[in-house]
Amino acid sequence: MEELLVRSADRGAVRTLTLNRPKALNSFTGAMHGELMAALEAAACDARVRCVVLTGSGRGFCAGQDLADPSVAPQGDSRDEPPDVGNAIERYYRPLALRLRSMPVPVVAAVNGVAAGAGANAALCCDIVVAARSASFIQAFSKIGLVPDCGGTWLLPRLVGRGHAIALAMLGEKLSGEDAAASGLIWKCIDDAAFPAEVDALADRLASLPTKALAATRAAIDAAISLSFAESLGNEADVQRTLGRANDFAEGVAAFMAKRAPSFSDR
Ligand code: T3D
Repeated sequence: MEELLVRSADRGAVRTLTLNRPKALNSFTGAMHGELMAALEAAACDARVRCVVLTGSGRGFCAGQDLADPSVAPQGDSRDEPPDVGNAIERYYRPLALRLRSMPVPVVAAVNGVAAGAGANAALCCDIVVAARSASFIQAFSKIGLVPDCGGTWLLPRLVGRGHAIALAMLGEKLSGEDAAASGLIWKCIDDAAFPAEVDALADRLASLPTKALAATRAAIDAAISLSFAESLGNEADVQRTLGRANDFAEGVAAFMAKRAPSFSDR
């Protein structure tokens, strides 16, 4: 039987999607993009799923575009004409970045090894990024004459500031998991031995929180980036109006008053 390029496994309300081309450091082919988008769609539509974890098999997380894949890489175009790399971005990376940023549940990137190019930026599209101490992040684009894609030009300056963003993108240096956490690029760096258990604990914790409010939190923070302060206050009022009518708000307050743990169910 043919091996899946994206493996999916459930543990309670947590769905783990594992990029599965370890020999090529889980770099993206057209086929892997197809499986990943289908898996994300399935997770988004499955009411049992309250947190998604994205990780890689073997020693890498994802080395970005598979530079040998004829369906996406320059060699796939006619040899007489220059490649239209924009097509691959429109067809694969833009939908992937938008899908990750609009999931109805929190998404954790569990960066188990090297994350390069669009692999690094796909991780940064996720809500919470944790990395094993041995993992690394590389904006590999300048080495092959491209700019950061899969949301990189938008995400990097917002995560680490313009100066660090430009240096990371221009120099394409390898950033260790520890330095990525220290610079604010990611949430946390975790010792390799503790990584699987800590990822599970983080995902379980997210799955137990009010899913609908978490998705609304991401959307409100993203919206605020392009709003004035006064506009963002208005947006907060609108979002709270909606959430205030949802079951989870009533449950959260009731649980607090009764001094018991809440059991959230909205999605
Ligand atoms: O269509 C378009 O092109 C537009 C889309 C662009 C989006 C992008 O992501 S552009 C950026 C593409 N990615 C890269 O440029 C990264 C290329 N890879 C590397 O620089 C290095 O492999 C790493 C720094 C990630 C890891 O280095 P290292 O020394 O740990 O491993 P390695 O030996 O280089 O790689 C191991 C194997 O994976 C090797 O295969 P082999 O020799 O054992 O058969 C290598 O060729 C393969 N591999 C790694 N990255 C890619 C890859 N094969 C195809 N594409 C890759 N991106």
